[in-house]
Amino acid sequence: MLMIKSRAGSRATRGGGRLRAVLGVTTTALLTVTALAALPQTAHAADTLGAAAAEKGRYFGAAVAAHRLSEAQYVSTLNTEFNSVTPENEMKWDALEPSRGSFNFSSADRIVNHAQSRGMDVRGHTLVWHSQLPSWVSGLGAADLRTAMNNHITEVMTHYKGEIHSWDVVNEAFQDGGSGARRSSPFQDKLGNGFIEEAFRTARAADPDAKLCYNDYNTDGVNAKSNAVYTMVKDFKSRGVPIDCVGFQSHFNSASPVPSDYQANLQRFADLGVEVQITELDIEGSGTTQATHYGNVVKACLAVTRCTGITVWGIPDKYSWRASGTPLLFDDNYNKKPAYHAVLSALGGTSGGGPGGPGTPGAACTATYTTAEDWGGGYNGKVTVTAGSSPISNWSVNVTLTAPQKVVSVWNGTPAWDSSGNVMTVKSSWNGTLAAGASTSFGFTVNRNGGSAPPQVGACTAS
Ligand code: G2I
Repeated sequence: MLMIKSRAGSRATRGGGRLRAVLGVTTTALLTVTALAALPQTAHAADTLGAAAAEKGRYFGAAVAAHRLSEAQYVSTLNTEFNSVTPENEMKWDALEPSRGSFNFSSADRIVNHAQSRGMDVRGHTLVWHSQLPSWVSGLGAADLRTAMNNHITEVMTHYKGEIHSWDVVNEAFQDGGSGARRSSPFQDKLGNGFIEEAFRTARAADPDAKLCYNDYNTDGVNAKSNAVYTMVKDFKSRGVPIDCVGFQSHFNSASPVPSDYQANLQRFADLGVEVQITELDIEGSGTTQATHYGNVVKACLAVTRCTGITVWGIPDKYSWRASGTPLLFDDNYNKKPAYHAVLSALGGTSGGGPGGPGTPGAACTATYTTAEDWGGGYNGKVTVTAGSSPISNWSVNVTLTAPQKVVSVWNGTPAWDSSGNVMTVKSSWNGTLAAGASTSFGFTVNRNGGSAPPQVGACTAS
């Protein structure tokens, strides 16, 4: 049974009008409309990732899981900081069409509705992919598979017509390694090389206003895999196959670091006449090193005129697909990490303080807050102090409590209070000497006394 709820009729004008304008061909249109469409809900412009990116004519998005939208801190961070979302799993084939011709849009709709209610754009991820593919698809013969692929694209894109700024039409169709060959998949194996082109043509017919993207990983630098994608995109452009953008997933860690030719690689694709988007950014690590890498990725995008936006693959570290590598911009308690401040700074924004404090890399030191233990009536806070690119011999961090909460003990630092008793300045004790990039921490115990606001940890200063 086909269960398609048409959203297009009710939403196309609102979403489509905005999207068409954002996707207009001139940079002026992009700058103006994105800035208007996408300012997050609080703070003045450029205090948040989304606002700062909008001022540069870009979007700044996050991958979002529908079932997290009932968590208050998750939603407030999303709403405050981001102006684009990508459903992390909810628009994949297994989620949308678990059995043939029977569509379930409920979780994906929840994310799209949330985004629209906040003026955020939506990236669609993904229509044709070998993974998260229901077994009924893999079992089809060639003719049936072709019909099923085109039907899936058409039904899903029609449901969201005018509401998705960019679709990952085909995801990860090339093999890793040095061959530059296509990856084996039901689509590749049964339909041959032409399946990608066919998927893009079907997608263009279904929603002519959506940007159609090819998305992949380990294509972030110049290498055999990215060369193969480059050759395909060049061929598509020369033959008029509809493709508008290439997504660079940008999942980085020590085994797969940000390539030194990242910007050059983005630029060579842009020079083919497509947009480039950073679609799934995460960088494993912590502190200043992670922050520097994040800042460099953002700077690379800003240096490429056709790099229109960045999406990070999750909000707090704890919900990342690589949670143990702490690869995101917010820690498990939604504190802003040094990486957050590096991204905001690279976008031209300014930190407004708050948990984590302004931790611009290159500054003498940064302070990052986490709640270590919480027993309801009180908690232990931990502030990690990290030296910037030069060694330091003393540091100082302000911590502000909201009355009636009170600090009852402090360790690994020397506290002094202002006259209100709410602002505590903690100076280094035995642990003031830090090599460049090195960290130490101090801790404190708070009695809540019925209060609930988290502590505000200000900037770290050093000498
Ligand atoms: O693997 C990272 C990303 C690589 N590029 C394509 C992306 O679509 C992909 O996202 C990840 C999601 O972040 C994970 O959340 O894709 C994974 C699946 O390939 C997702 O993991 C799956 C788990 O494997 C399933 O067990 C789980 O049921 O998430 C599903 C939904 O929570």
